[in-house]
Amino acid sequence: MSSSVNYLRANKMPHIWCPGCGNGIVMSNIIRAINDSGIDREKTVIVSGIGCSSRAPGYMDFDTLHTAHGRAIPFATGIKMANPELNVIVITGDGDSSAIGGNHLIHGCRRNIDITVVIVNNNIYGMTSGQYSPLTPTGAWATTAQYGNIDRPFDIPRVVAACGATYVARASVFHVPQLKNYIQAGLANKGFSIIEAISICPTYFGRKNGMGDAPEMLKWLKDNCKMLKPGDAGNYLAGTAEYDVPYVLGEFVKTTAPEYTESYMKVIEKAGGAK
Ligand SMILES: Cc1ncc(C[n+]2csc(CCOP(=O)(O)OP(=O)(O)O)c2C)c(N)n1
Repeated sequence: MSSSVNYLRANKMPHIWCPGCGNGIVMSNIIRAINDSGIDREKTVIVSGIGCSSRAPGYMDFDTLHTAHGRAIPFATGIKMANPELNVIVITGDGDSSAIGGNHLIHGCRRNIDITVVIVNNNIYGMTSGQYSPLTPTGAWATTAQYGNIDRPFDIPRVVAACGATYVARASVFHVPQLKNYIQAGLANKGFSIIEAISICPTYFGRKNGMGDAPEMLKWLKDNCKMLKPGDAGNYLAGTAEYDVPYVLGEFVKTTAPEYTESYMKVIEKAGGAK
């Protein structure tokens, strides 16, 4: 494993993230996954929306695109359609991907376009100081839920599996080897891959929900995540598996389906080739 430092834009430092933020762990493991999978850096494009996590591509020395809130997947889709040889990676927050960008997320899954999406789920809108998102747990405090969130959160693996994603996994910023391995597996999958990274926001989630600082939040992840039992993915996705923790981690979907840009190339051939 080579140093991730070689892949950083030193001239963009210092970064904007708070002490103890999980974004650095996610970013470094995306870099390690890219490095270890041996994909061509010159053919790798990293796209993000808006949010603290969406600042990551700005610090990464690749071809990068920082787009509009919720719209990373449409931009990534355009890039992949224009040049299917590129490796396209999306970094997106829980709000960016599942609230304003939720419709794009489900249609990316449905199309099975060859893009790897890393959802950084810190349970909250970090950048705008703590509004609840569709991934905020029920009962949690948020600036927009002063008496506790009454919404039920999406379970990302179940949602994206139902929508047709061909690789779906979840890890946490405590479970670092799994996080890196799942991102690498997502990069290897020829189709739409989703890796949910359960992350920590000590400033707007941990502090306000009495969870303590970053070390306590990491300990919480250690104690409140369980690995999927072998052969149990189908049961988990069907809602029939019993796990007494908030987060089950593991690989939930590994399957194949026609990839969108390949299908589109066939349309171009049928129509008589690119003009
Ligand atoms: C169209 C639009 N609406 C709202 C905003 C304000 N805004 C910026 S970031 C953000 C939420 C970010 O939360 P999340 O995606 O969870 O990422 P995090 O900051 O937690 O990493 C919002 C609502 C915006 N920039 N553009």
